Amino acid sequence: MTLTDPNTASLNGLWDFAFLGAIAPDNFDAASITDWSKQPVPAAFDALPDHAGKRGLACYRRTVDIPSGRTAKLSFGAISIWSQVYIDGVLMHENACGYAPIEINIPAADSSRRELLVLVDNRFDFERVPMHEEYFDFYQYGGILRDVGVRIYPADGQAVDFIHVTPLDDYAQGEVHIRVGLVGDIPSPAELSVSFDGAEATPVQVEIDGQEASFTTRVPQPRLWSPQSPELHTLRIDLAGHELAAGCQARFGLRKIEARDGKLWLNGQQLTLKGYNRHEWHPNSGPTTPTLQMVADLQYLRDLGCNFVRGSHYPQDQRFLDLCDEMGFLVWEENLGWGQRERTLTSPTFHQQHDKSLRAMMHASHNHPCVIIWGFLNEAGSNEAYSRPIFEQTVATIRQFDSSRLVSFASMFALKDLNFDLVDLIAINIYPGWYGCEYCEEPLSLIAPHMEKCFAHVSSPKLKDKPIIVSEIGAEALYGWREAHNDFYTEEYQAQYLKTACEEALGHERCSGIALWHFSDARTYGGGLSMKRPRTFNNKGTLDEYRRPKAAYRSVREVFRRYPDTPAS
Ligand code: ADA
Repeated sequence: MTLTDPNTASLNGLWDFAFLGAIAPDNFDAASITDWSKQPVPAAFDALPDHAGKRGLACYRRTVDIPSGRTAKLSFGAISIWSQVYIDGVLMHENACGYAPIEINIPAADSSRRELLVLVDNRFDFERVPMHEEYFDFYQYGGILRDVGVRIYPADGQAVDFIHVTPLDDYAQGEVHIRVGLVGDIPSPAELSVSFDGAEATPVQVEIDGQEASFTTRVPQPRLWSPQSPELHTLRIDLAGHELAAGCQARFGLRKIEARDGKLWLNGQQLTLKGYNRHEWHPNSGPTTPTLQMVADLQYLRDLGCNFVRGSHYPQDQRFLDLCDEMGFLVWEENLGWGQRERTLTSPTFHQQHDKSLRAMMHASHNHPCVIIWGFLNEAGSNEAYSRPIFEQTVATIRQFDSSRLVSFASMFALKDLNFDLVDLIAINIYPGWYGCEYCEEPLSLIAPHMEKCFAHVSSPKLKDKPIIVSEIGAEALYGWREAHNDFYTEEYQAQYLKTACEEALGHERCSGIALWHFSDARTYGGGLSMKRPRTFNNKGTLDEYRRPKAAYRSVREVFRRYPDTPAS
């Protein structure tokens, strides 16, 4: 559900809630719950005081009014970690990726008041939920994390379900491909009524193939989208002769992203990415950030001179992408992944769930002009042969679904990766001068030579035409910790570190950009796993968790503002 979807009614609000704790999902019996309380939706139940840090089974419940005899579609932005959705006691959907958007078709019933029950489990369980593992370096919450909505279809069940708009080669003159998803038994050919930007509709005849139709057209009075000028268009498609509730609306932008000659290009102009990795997280609200906070974050990023956000490490909240469309940020959106190795990458259940959430992410985000890169499997074992099948399969799926964007993954094996040949953009996560420099007297001096080595490696004949970015680099600083040694964890060390990293990357001919690790401090695992994570936070934020700028803010801002978004090519 996005800000621009007029047909979907919100189901956000206070829902009935019960935390069932240690019960196994198979032993769940809704009738046995007597102790219901209330829980806000969307929210992580374990980000709130009553259940902070708890893991177990939980149940959400509410009613939904759908006129009798009408079909409907439920949409959940994300339910974490594992979930099942029941309507009137009937299991409708099971999901095992806590950040993937979910859509569920609801069949018609005689009664108009329907019971919606969502069973959630935030425990780790490799057999059932291999997408989520305990060692990921960010806290994995439980609950209905993102917006919930319902779309009620017209009485005949016929409607436009979704629209995907893809700019084509002549995008500057408004040329677009339109894919229309349909529900109900609509006879082919059908007449669609197509209207851009609220102008008078024009009829278009389409053949229906399965539940879809597609055609190519031109946007009247086209305006290009770019970070400097984030111009958006709208498209409304109705079924001719049907009521308005059968129509659908989408918002999109005309722009083209390319990787060629070793560089990135946006709308034909060379592009440098300057930005941050960002987790969707705030101490007051966990992973369900209020829109106000998202706007504040983007304002800080703009002030820092950024044009780019890597949405680490999972599908993004549609509200955030809507804001990036409007405010002119370029986004790398990626499927959930963090450091998986052989056991996971060769698990058939993992393959299947990874593929399902990848497709759900691309489906939900297709129309956002801000999204220029599809990413996957952050820091997986891409230096080992066992990684090849899932990397090949994922790239093939992305290209089949959407060839208008770049494909990449962030590698922690800059010099030994086996899969760079598959992608459009090489992206490396490197931490010289932070990890692995225990006995180095001048750790800052490690940054430039390591980057140089990585850039030289990808300048080999096989890789030289692919652009490269530093997709992560950073050092921890504890907010307020400043002292004369300027050692690890001080704000001074981090400020020097990030300044050096930005200057080395942006000043290098071979490098097309940098995404610093990371925007703001965020909670990660606790207990014994947190030995290298003071406060159980990943403290590499340039801002702390309350968005108080550390000393690095000024040094990064100074460098980012010195380098233009579009260098003269
Ligand atoms: C990795 C990883 C990040 C974070 C970072 C760090 O590169 O992708 O999520 O864990 O390291 O802080 O070490």
